[in-house]
Amino acid sequence: MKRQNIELVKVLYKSMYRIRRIEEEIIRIYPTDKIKSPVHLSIGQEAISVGICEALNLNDVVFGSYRGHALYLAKGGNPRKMISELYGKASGCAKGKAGSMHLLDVDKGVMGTSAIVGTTIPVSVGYAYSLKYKKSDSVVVSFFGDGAVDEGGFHESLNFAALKGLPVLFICENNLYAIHSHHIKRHHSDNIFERAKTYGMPAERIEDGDIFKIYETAVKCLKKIREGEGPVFLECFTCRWKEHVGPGDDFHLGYRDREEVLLWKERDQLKKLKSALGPVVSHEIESVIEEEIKKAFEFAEVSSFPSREEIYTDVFKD
Ligand SMILES: Cc1ncc(C[n+]2csc(CCOP(=O)(O)OP(=O)(O)O)c2C)c(N)n1
Ligand SMILES: [Mg+2]
Repeated sequence: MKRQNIELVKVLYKSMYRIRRIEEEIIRIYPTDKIKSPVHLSIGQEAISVGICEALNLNDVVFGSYRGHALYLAKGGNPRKMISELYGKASGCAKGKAGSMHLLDVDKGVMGTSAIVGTTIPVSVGYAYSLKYKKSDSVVVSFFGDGAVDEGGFHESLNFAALKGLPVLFICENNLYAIHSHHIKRHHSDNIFERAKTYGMPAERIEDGDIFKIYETAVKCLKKIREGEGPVFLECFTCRWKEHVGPGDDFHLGYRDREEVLLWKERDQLKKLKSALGPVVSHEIESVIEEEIKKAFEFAEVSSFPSREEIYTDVFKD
């Protein structure tokens, strides 16, 4: 592997490892009821957020869905503030009043995630419109699931972004399911990215979850967008390893087979990156992150809950 590639592998591994381990800790702690929020885990899907976010500049911004832990962390969101938010503590990124589904870190360009399917897509496009108006060189990246494609706002947003040539990269994280409903039971054809093309933007699909392909495709798409060529659409196949919401497995529900998930576990990008780095380098990275995670959970534990007076603040814009 070339020298510069090793540096990239280190960066990708660090980010992937942080997300995976934080979510494993969430799974461990969840039964204690210290986490006061439902959790939609990203485990299995991390390579999309990591591959895309490592191709971004600090002044680029992202919007996402309630399955947003990976995105928040990959874009540089503060782990202490995220864990505190899950604990419902005042030190959380939304003052402990929003929980896992509504993460944000505006300084790092994490502009928001939402519990309501598809709702951040039009907001992303509005943000991109303002960037174009201000002649900014920032790009908006809008992350959503395959379920969001079924929302009218998705189609209106793609049309408007193409019409106005807006600087937005649409990322559809296609994990095949909207809760327990397979996308082929919801869509006539398996062609989300092809449909995006009909609105007037280039679109492609990555089927194997390869983190390098995701990163390199993002670099290529972002270059086009920065050159003023308008929006680009990328569909990435992926797999949610855990249940739709919560820390467990859900094979007993019978809507998907273990084998389907096992196939994706064999493609685990975290393991691939680790073996490319070797035991010494990967261990160095792991010990730094383990310390960071320990401190993040300790910080959440000792932080206070919001005061009663906070109930009525941040409800309406002043
Ligand atoms: C507008 C709206 N309709 C329905 C729901 C209920 N709901 C919550 S998650 C979800 C599935 C969304 O699937 P997808 O977009 O593929 O995201 P994934 O959970 O697979 O990451 C639905 C229908 C909702 N939150 N918002
Ligand atoms: Mg889905």
